Order: sequence, then structure tokens, then C-alpha cells
Amino acid sequence: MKFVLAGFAGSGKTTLFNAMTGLDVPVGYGGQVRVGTVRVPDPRVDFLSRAYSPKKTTHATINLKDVPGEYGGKPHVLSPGALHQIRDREALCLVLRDFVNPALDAAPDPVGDLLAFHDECVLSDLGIAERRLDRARKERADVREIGAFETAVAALEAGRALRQVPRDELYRGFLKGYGLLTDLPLLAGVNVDEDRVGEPLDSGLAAGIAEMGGAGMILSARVEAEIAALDPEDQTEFLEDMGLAEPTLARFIRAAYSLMDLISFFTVGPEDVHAWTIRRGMVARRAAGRIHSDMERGFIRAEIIPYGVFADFGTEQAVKDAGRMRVEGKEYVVVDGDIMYVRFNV
Ligand SMILES: Nc1nc2c(ncn2[C@@H]2O[C@H](COP(=O)(O)OP(=O)(O)O)[C@@H](O)[C@H]2O)c(=O)[nH]1
Ligand SMILES: [Mg+2]
Repeated sequence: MKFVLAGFAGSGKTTLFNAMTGLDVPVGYGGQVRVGTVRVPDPRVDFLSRAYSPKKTTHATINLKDVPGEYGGKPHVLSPGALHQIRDREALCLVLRDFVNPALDAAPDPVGDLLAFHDECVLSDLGIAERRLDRARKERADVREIGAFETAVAALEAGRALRQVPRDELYRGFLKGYGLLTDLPLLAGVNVDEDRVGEPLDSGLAAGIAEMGGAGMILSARVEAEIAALDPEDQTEFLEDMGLAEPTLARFIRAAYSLMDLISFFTVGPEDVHAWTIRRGMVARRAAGRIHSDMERGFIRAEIIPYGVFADFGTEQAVKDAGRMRVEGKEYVVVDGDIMYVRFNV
């Protein structure tokens, strides 16, 4: 899954990127586009790993891009280059500055930044959708395609993000491949100073984000950077001192994950405890293809232990003895947390 950290310069994107990826990219003005891998924190994987003591433990991961928020000459206008860098992504994590940045003259204005970012994305999408609509009409393309772009243009002209247009009103199949920014799932992280991490999201901001069809949360990139720099034992103590059960980053990553309707299933054994990422609704046979294409081709059945059942019984044998392991066929819809053992034959 490919995510991006987007937003205006000085909002804390690179600080957050470093904390999330464990990389050490220079912070401050400008910078380059960077890509890194983020481990999706999941206590279930940690539990399974303790239960099996495998040689290898593989968490789900997110591919994250840090895009510098270059100004395109005017304040509050991202350069076309910066917008272009977002187009190949599957979800948008917008970082909004709500702290005083001594390097910037402007006072924090997260609502203003949110609206400015939204307007830019709408304008950019409108340009693309109008051009495609013109061409589709000239080419006498499929009427459903013309209809889809007419709907898209009308929504964008009204200042609406495409993600706000319901499925039955917009045939999204035709919009694929155009990199439309306002159709990407949106998670806004409001970056605040340490003393405000416990505060709820400002109601005006929350309303603005909801109106764009996004989700929002408070975080502090500074605090997350500090936590990431500590040893695991010290991290626990630091979090306890701050009255937090886990780093905000863990919640942020999981929020991005669920925004995309992603779930995890697990494979376990002495070699590898592995979290696999799929979209909610995927059937067992296709999910098996994530592990290996042979498993999809030669799929016979899946043996399933829901994570909750495993956690209750503690061992695989205890689950089996209690008759709680299920056998499911290829059309079974995989549930978040399923521990799956695929029987196959090729
Ligand atoms: N006070 C405070 N400063 C921050 C926070 N997050 C980032 N910064 C600082 O803001 C400046 C810009 O951060 P950077 O991550 O480079 O922002 P970017 O331009 O969005 O990538 C740096 O000096 C950071 O140390 C925060 O939560 N609180
Ligand atoms: Mg940066």
C-alpha cells in the first residue's frame, strides 16, 4: 500500500516521516522526495510471535513517500511538481501545522491550510477531468465514461472532493489511472506541540475534515521523534509518564490502514509469523494468492483460527483440541485477524 505525507512546508512532514520509517532524513526547509517503509504496529503479531518463537516475524508494511511542500511562488500554493508526486499514491496523509514554527512568519492556521490544500487538489483534479471529458466527447467514448467525467466535473466545480461523491452516483472504474487527488482517502494529522497532544481535535477543524470526507487526529511529530529515538524499554516508561498507552503514531498508522479498508490475516509457524494485508471483503482463495500464486491456483481449503480464539486458548493445539479450528472453502470472506493455514495442491 502506497501512502504519502503531504502538506505545506514546515508542517512537520519529514519529522514524522523519520519517526515512522526509522530513517534519518534532514528536516527543515525544502528537501527531496523520499520513500520509506513503515511497519504497521500490531500487538496481535507480537503475541503470535511470542507464542511461536519463529525465526522470522513479518509485520504488515506501508510504503510511505515524503513530499516536500514546495511553494509554487505564492504562499499556500503547492507546486505542480509536489502535486504530481502525490498522484501515484493510494492514500493521502495530510500534515497540518498547528504549532509555532520559528522558521516561518505565518502563525499556525490549520483550518486555512486544510482549505487551501483542498482547493488546490480540487483545481488540479478539475483540470484533468475537464480535459478527459472533452476528449471523451470528441472520441465518442462509452456514454458511461462521459457520464462519469460529467459527474466528476460537476462535483469538482462545486468544490466537492470526489471521495464525497457516493458510489452509486459516480462510476469510479473510469476514473482509475488519472491520479485524481480528491478521490484518495484522506487522513489529516494535526501536528501540535508536546503540551497539547492530549487535547481533542478542534471542532472547526474536525468539521472541515469531515466535510471533505476525511478523518482527522491530533499528533505531535516532535514527541513521536523523541519516542522513536528511545530504546524499547525507555519507550514504555516515557509513554507511561505521558499517560499514553501507545505512541500516537501507532494510532495514526492504523487509522490510515483502516481508512483504506485494509485488514490483516496471519500465517504462523516455526519459520515465520507473518501479517498479510488485504482489502476487506476478499475471499480466501484470492487472499491465499497473496502468500503464493500456487496457493491460489491449487487452493483446496483454508483452516482458520480467529485471532481472538487463539488468544483465549494460548496454543494451536488447545484450539484444535477444543474443536475451535474451522475449515472454510474458497469463497469464504476473510475476517481481520484470521490465522489461516492454506491447503493446496498444484
Ligand atoms: N515545536 C514543534 N516543532 C516541530 C514539530 N514538528 C516539526 N517541528 C519542527 O518544524 C520544522 C519543520 O519540520 P519538517 O519536518 O522539516 O517539516 P516539513 O517541511 O513539513 O517536512 C523543524 O524544525 C521541526 O523540528 C512539532 O510537533 N512541534
Ligand atoms: Mg520536509
